[in-house]
Amino acid sequence: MEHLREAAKLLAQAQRVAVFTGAGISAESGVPTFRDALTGLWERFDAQSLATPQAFHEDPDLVWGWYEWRRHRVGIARPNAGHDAVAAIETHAPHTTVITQNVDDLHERAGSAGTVHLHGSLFAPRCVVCEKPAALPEPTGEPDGGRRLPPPACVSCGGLVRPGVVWFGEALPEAALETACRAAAGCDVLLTIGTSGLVYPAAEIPRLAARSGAAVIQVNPRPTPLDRIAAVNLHGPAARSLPDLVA
Ligand code: BV8
Ligand code: ZN
Repeated sequence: MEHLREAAKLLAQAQRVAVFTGAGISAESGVPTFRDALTGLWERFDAQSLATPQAFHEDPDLVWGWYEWRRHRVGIARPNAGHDAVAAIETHAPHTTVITQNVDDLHERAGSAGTVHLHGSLFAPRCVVCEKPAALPEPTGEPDGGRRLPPPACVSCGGLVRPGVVWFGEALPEAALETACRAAAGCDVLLTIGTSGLVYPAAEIPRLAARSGAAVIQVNPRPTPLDRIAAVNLHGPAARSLPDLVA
């Protein structure tokens, strides 16, 4: 309770806020995280054979099918009270930048229109050859995580269409990373929510804010490497802790 009051005060006094989110903020919407025991995607699926350029090159149908399944999971999910609370911060502090590692669109659907996507999106496929954006295919029945599905062909050049996400070993979108770094270096408060803080360079964002003098507030039910740099740690689920913080 004391921690919550301290964090709420820091947030209320902030002129510039950066919000940095990971899979945990969407967990209560029914979107699985990556590294949580039992429910995390990497508990059931192998990252190396799904989330790398080599994986797509070797087995495009497996990789495309898996991302279509994830797009379906996100499509049936709704933003939760955590996403709503993040959108409400913008009404209190107009200089707010929402930065997410998530490839879902739940921040946008909660009202955070300008969300910066560091790891791309499930909703922006593009051609591997000419890089032109491609249309999303119509869903073909109820997908499941292991079902192969051939990727569509690019209408301009016939190349394979790939998911618009950032895979391991790929560079992050330059403009998104630059906006995120600028917001982190210039904010009074950075709120880090539902991320294990293990994937780089994204995990540098809260560290950059702390080095630049911002107060870091962390919302996560479990310990993370970011505990050390956080001024306040709120050990609860996002959909419960965030509405109390913003109220
Ligand atoms: C690059 C998109 C170079 C696709 C993802 C050794 C040391 C340092 C770095 C490296 C290294 N070896 C390799 C690297 C580099 C690598 C990396 O960081 N690896 C790590 C794992 C060691 N990084 C890269 O490859 C990056 N690119 O370095 O490029 C380069 C430069 C120039 C030119 C060419 C190349 C690219 C990384 C991008 C990977 N893409 N995903 C997809 O979605 O399929 S990563 C994946 O992890 C996720 O998508 C997500 O974006 C990211 C972070 O995960 P989290 O969101 O934090 O999720 P996680 O499950 O881990 O944690 C959930 C948390 O929520 C937990 O803490 C849990 O307690 C909490 N939680 C649970 N429930 C709740 C909750 N919190 C609140 N409320 C709840 N209810
Ligand atoms: Zn093309």
